[in-house]
Amino acid sequence: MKKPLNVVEKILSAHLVEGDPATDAEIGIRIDQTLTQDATGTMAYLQFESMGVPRVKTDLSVSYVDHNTVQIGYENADDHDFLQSIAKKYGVVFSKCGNGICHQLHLERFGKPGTTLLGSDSHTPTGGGIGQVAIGAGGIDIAVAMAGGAFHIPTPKVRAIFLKNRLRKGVSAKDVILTVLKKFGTKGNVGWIFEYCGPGVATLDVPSRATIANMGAELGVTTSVFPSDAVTKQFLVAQGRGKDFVKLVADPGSEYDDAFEIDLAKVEPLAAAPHSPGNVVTVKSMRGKKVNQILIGSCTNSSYRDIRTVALYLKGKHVADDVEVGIACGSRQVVNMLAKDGSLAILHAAGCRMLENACGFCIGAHMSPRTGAVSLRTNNRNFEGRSGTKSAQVYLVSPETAAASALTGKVEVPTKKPVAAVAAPKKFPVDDAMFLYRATAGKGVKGTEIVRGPNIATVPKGEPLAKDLAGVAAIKVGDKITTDHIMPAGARLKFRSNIPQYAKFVFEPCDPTFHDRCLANREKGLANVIVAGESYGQGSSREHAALCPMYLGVKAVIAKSIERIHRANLINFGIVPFTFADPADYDKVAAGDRLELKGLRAAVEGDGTLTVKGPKGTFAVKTALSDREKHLILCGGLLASL
Ligand code: MIC
Ligand code: SF4
Repeated sequence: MKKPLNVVEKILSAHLVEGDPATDAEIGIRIDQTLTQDATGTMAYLQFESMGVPRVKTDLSVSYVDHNTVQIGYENADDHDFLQSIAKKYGVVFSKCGNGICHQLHLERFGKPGTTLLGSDSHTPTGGGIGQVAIGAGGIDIAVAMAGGAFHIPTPKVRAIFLKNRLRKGVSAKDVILTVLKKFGTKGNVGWIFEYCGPGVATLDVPSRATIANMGAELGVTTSVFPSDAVTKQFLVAQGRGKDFVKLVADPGSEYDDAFEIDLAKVEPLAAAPHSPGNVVTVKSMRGKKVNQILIGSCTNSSYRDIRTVALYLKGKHVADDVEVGIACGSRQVVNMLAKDGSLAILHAAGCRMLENACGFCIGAHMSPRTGAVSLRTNNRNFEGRSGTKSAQVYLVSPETAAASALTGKVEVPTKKPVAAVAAPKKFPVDDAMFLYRATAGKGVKGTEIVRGPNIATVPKGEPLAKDLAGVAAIKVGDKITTDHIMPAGARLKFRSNIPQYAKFVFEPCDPTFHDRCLANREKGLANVIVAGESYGQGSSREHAALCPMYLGVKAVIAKSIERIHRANLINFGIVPFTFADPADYDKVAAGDRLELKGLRAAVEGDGTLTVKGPKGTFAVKTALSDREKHLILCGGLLASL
């Protein structure tokens, strides 16, 4: 008899191209679809271009423009033109700026149950809401997938999140994922995939499932997946994509490595308090707290269901005088629907600022709050300074909590006066006019000239790993350092396509002298080493957090632990991801210490263990690398290995 399979096993086994999950620590899977967004996309396509492949080899590749939409200066517009021309040339569908946020759009128009999606954005797992194995990765991994190459993940452990009963009114998907984050935190989940199951799944519509899968990224898991069932079918039919439906549920008797049960009826309105999505408290405990700003939208909560719910709370009312409220819809489809059913008029009349269908505030590219503000937001990350205002206190909440609080300017519990649930639409208005090059998808248009303005620089390549290394601990940071600390976005985002320029801001929020000191060390012939605590590199997939340090001569990271996507990015750019063999040795290193990494190359070739000599004595570090990863590091990174 065939072994009963869970949903993750079904999809992965159908896509397995390298390794055996029963015996190997890493497996390679075939990628059906890719997505990129503009902030990571320019590098991804420059890297793809340098691979010399004539056109993309995936079933579908889409290039979205949604992050760098505020065009102050020529840089972002240069990037958009470059992306548009390269999409045309290589057979990529191009989503024009203004169309919406990549994850919301992909869910609406392209996500297919049972397929794999790889995206150069950490919230690509949003596609798990529609039954895809959707994974976030660095741009160069997407380039490899577009060129037909496999993608490698640690052989996953699968945790069942068993949902029973249904949510109370005023409680929604955001509160469910915050419940999961409260239980599992933002670290220690590397290598897991969370699969949602149980009778409660059928009570959640696709946008709600997508919200939960989206913010699974904050757990640090590889991805999160929902089954594909009657609810999925209804969503796809309503999108005019009934033919994309396949049923995909776990076989009876299928097994999981772990299980956790959530009684949806007992889920409370929750908030992630500053400065971590894992710092979860009840909304009740914050009740009455004065709020300065409320921002609704982002790829977590910008569906029609979410914004319509907000409109129902605000109908016939006005937001409080001393709170600013901004709303960014996820797509033009959402805006069209809100325009037709009168919600837009309600939101305008209520005094909300209607923002562009884009990432905007979520990435600190718009509406940074005032000094010391309390900002309630429906997005997924509240890392210190990410809003663009270091002193701001950002709380992550559901659209219901945000809307209820907008009316009084104080934190309110939405279950007190809930509004009616928004029914899943029977038919979504479909308008794909802002998706260009659909007719030439996969084929490309020969002779297309690629537009390269002055903001488009070249991608630096790494050098082969040295035999021994004389280094300096160029910086020592603590636990949970995010990629927003390493490579800030917001006002700096527009330099994404120009590495020498962007590299000036590496570690800007922690130590603005990092760049200059690294260059000075490099001139003295010393390698730079980053020393860090637990869960280094949390958050985004931005490979710039590895690429720019590589450019500054960083050759190794020594941390207590390193998050999955960032670890893969370090390897892709030839930086050795070491962890302390004994985490207590973290105290043996100080910033500025000279470090001897004698026998580094041999250690990488061998079992990955090395003794480092510092001023306070020696300590052991280790790195568990697959043969593929060893090869990349020894060559100086993926590009150098080609
Ligand atoms: C984010 O939410 O941090 C981003 C901006 O979408 C990043 C991608 C990037 O840095 O360009 C992500 O989540 O991967
Ligand atoms: Fe955009 Fe924010 Fe989503 Fe990142 S988390 S893709 S910045 S909306």
